[in-house]
Amino acid sequence: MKTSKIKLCYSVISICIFLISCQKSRDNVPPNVLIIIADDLGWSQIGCYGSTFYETPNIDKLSKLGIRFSNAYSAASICSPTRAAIMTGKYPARLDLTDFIPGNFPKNKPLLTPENWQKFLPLDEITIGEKMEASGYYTGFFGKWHLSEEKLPPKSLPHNPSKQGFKETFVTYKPSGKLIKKWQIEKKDFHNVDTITKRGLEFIEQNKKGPFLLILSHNTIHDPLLENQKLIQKYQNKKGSEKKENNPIIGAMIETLDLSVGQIVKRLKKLKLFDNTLLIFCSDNGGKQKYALQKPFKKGKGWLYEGGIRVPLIISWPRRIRNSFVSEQMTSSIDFLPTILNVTNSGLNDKSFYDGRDISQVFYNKSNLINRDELYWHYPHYHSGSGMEPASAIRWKDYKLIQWHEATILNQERQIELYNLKLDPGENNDLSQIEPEIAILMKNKLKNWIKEVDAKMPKVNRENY
Ligand SMILES: [Ca+2]
Repeated sequence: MKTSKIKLCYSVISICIFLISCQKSRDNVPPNVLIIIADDLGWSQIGCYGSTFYETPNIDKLSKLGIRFSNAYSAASICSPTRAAIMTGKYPARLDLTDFIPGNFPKNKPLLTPENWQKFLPLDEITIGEKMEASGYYTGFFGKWHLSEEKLPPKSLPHNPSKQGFKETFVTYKPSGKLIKKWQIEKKDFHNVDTITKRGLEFIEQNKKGPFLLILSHNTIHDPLLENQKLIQKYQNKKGSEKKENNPIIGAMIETLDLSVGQIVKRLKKLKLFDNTLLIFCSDNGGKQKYALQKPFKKGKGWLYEGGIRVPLIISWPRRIRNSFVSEQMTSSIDFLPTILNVTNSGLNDKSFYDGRDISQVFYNKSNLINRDELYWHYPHYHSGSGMEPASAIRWKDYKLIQWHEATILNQERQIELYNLKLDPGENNDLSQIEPEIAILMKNKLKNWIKEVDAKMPKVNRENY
C-alpha cells in the first residue's frame, strides 16, 4: 500500500515536470514577427485611439489582444527617415537620412539646408532583415520601401529591400503620375492594399513552419485621396462627416486598410500561428493636416508638433503578452529592432549599436516601465508639403521642447517652444518663459545630442536671401 502511494506520488511529480518542461519549451519556440506599417495614419484616426468616425474593428480587436501604446512616436515626421529607423534601430540624424527621398528643394529661404544628406539606406547598414535572416528567420518585405535613391527599377534596384536582407520582396508605389499602374485602376486596388495583403497571405501560408519576419508596408493612407466610390459614400453619409477631423475618403481608405489587417490576423489564427506571432502595427508619421485635423494634437505630418510624430502603435503576442492594456511607455520606431532581437533571441552576441531600446519588459509586466526619459528628432529642412521649417526637438519626461533653427541661427525671437504634454497635449501654452530652468536643461540636452549624433545643421543663406 505504502509503495503504491509512493509510486503514485512519483508519477504525479513526473507528469508535473513533463508539463512544465513542455510549457517551457513551448515558450522558447521563437515567435514569428510581423510588422504592419501604415503610411501617414494619424494617432486619432483609429477607433481604439478615440475616433468615432473612422471604422477600424480589426485594428481595435488587435488592441484588445495586446498593448495599445499611447506615447508612441515615429522617429521622424516624414516617411523615409522613420523607415530607416525601423530598419536600423538608429536615429535618422545619426544616419544622416533626415528628409523624405528625394527631398525638398527650397529656394530663397533664410537658411541653406544640408545638401549631402543620405538619399538611400546604405548597404553597409545592418538591417532588421539581415539580422533576422542571420538567426534563421525567413524574411519578406512587401509594399512601400522608400529607402532607395530612385523609386523605379532599374535605378532603384541597388538599394531595394532585396539587397537589405529580405528574401522575398515586392515593392509598391503610391498611385501618382507615371507610377500608377494599369492594374491598380482596373482592379480598383488604388493603394495596393489588396496586392500587399495577397502577397502577405501567400507568404504566411508558405512559411507556416516558421519562424519568419514579414513586413507589410502599406502605401495607404498616403495621398492621393482615392478609394472605392461606394465606400466613400458610406462615410459621406455618416454623422460627423462635416467635422474637420473627419474625412470621408480617408475613412474609406482606413476601412480598406483595416480589412487587410483583419484578413492577415484571420489567416494567422487559421494556421494556429497567431498565438506565437509578435505583431506590430504602426504608422510612419502623423496624418496630413490638410486632409483632416489631427485632434487632439497640433499640426500633422511634416511637423515636430505631436500631430506629426505621435503615432498609433499596437503590439500583440498572445503567448507572452497575456493581458491586454494601454501602455504609457514612451517609445519610438528606433525601439522595434532591439526589442525584436531580444524577444527572438537573435541578439545574443550582438555588438551592434542601436539608439533604440528593448522595450519587451513592458510586454511581460505592464507596471514595469522602461527607464527612458528622452527622445529626439532632427529636421534640418524646409518641408514644402506642410510648411514645416528647420527644427530639432526633444521629449523629456512630460515636456517637449522644439528649437527653431532659423530664429536660433539668425538670432531672432521665439527660438524655442516648451510644452507640458501631460497637461497640454495640444501644445497651446508655450512654457519657455514660464519654466526657464526646464527650457535650459532641455536645450542643453538637445545640443549635446545633436553633437553626439553629429547631426547636419542648416546654415545662413548669405547669397540668395
Ligand atoms: Ca508617411
